[in-house]
Formats: sequence, C-alpha cells, structure tokens
Amino acid sequence: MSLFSKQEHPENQPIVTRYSKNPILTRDDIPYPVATVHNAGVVKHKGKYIMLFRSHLDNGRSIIGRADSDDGFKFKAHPQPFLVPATDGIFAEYEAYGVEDLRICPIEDKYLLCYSAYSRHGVRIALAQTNDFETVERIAFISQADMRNVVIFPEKINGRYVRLDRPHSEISPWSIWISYSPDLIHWGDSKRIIQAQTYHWDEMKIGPGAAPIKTAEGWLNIYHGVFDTMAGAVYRLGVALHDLNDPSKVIAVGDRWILQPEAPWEISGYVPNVVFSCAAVPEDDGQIKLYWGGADTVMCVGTTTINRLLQHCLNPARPAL
Ligand code: BMA
Repeated sequence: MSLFSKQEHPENQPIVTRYSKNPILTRDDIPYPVATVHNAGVVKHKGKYIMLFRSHLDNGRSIIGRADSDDGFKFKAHPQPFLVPATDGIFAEYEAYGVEDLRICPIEDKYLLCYSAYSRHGVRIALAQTNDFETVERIAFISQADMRNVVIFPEKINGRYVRLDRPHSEISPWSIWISYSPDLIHWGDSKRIIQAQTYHWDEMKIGPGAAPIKTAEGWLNIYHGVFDTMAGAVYRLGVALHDLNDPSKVIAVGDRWILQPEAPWEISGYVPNVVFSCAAVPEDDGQIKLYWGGADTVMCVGTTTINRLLQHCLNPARPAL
C-alpha cells in the first residue's frame, strides 16, 4: 500500500490522540505563583523530556519555567523559573514586557532557544543557547519587531542555518516565511512560502509551531492557523511538508486541521478556543508526541505518527500560496 493512500487514513479517526490524563501541567503544579502554564518548548535530552513552559504572572507579563519528565507525559516543575526578563543591557531593553512561547531546536551539540521578547518597542525574537538546561547564554536578537514564532531547522541545509518565521503585515495576512543564515545571527534571503487560505480554517493568520521534523519524505512543519468568528478567534493546528534539500519548496499543506479546541480546558480559559503548539518530539519508532497549550492556561500532550501526518498533508492538500 502506498504511503499516502486513502485506505491508511480513515476519516473517522483523530490525527492526534489526546492523552487521557490531560492537562499534564497546570498552575497548581508550579511551586511559585503563576496564573497560567502554556505554549511550551519540549525536547528529549539524555533520555529525559525537558519542558520550557510559558507562564503569565498576575501582572499579565510572561516568564519561562522548566519541568522534567521520564516519559513525556508526567512532568515535575523546577522550584525556580528558567528564564525571566533580563535586567541589564540590550536584553533588558527589549524583554521588559516579558518572554513568551519558547521553541527548543536541537542542533549540532547544543540546543537553540528562540523566544518572543516583548517591550515598549514591540515583539521581536531573541536567540539563546544551552548545552545542559542548567546555564543559558543569550546570544542576540535575530529579528526586528514585529516578528514572532521562529523555529530553526535541526540541521544546516546546504551549508546554512534555516528558519521558518512569521513577520507581521497589515497588507497581506500573517504568513509563514523562510530565512537563511551563515552564523545564526545574520538572516536573509527571506521568502514568503505559505499563506493563510481565504474562507478556510486558517484564513486569518498562520505561523510556525514546532521545530520542523525530518522524515524520509520531507520536513514536517506543524503550524497554527487562526479563524476569526463572531465569538472571537479560534486557534487550530495544521501540518505542511517541505522539500528536504530545499525547504522553501512546499510539497503539500494538509487541507484540514490536525487538532482543534475540543477538551474543556482548550475551549475555556485565559483565552478561549486555543490550541497552540511550540513543540513536537519525534521518537525512534516513528511516533510523535505533540505538545500544546490549552486556552493559554494549561499544557496538554497527544500522540500521532510521522506516517499519519505525511498522509494528512496530501489527503487532500491545499495550495501553499
Ligand atoms: C498568539 C500568541 C500566543 C497565544 C495565542 C492565543 O497571538 O500570543 O502566545 O497562545 O495568540 O492567545
């Protein structure tokens, strides 16, 4: 049977199976005062799952905490936050309103951390790195404002670092762009590669979610898409497939979402009707653990497989642009 045949993709089964004990981390699990736990980066490091989650404080600004797990489902939070806004220098200037939605990208012998830095100047992306999740080194801001949702590919492609990002535009809907860098600091050759689709579940805006996952068929890009309704925006997740050697070439974008708000803690909370992902952890057997924030309030996990997502991208696909 072909990898992408319809038979392997029964319409009536969920693409992502929610973990039965969701939510897996809430503010009640955090040993310091926070209002929410959501939009976490997660990675497998030395056999353990490390989660770097966002929390709103009760002044409405965000910090990043850390929780660890042996199985990827049951997490224990550390007693202290992992990353809070810097207190001096250029980072203090641009992080003053908080740090949000951190993505972890394993590359070479380290982990790159990309997060949204908020300040009176707007939102831009900061790059930091760690080897062990004990010490963090801030490196640089890698965008101007207004930019969010940067994910870096886990290996260099044709000698350059590659990222997906989401600049803001008043003229066209927020879209997914690609950019390249020789050194992680200077980025260019930018190009818009996937746009929101009119009168579609992702018609209002789209943005990168989890760091891309390498498969034999291409790079899987799990992204978020937003639809505006009379009752407010609904955040869902979808998936696209990019060419392995030239990820600016989009092979397919799945026409349908892979996850939408359905559980009570996804439908109601700090911001209702939101599933928002910053992380997916591929396992050696082709399984994927997908992590998402529910209603900007709690952390959730579900499982899917590489094959399932590949099939979904093509059955049926929608235009990328
Ligand atoms: C986006 C970001 C995310 C958030 C989402 C839903 O614009 O702020 O961090 O999860 O809205 O509120």
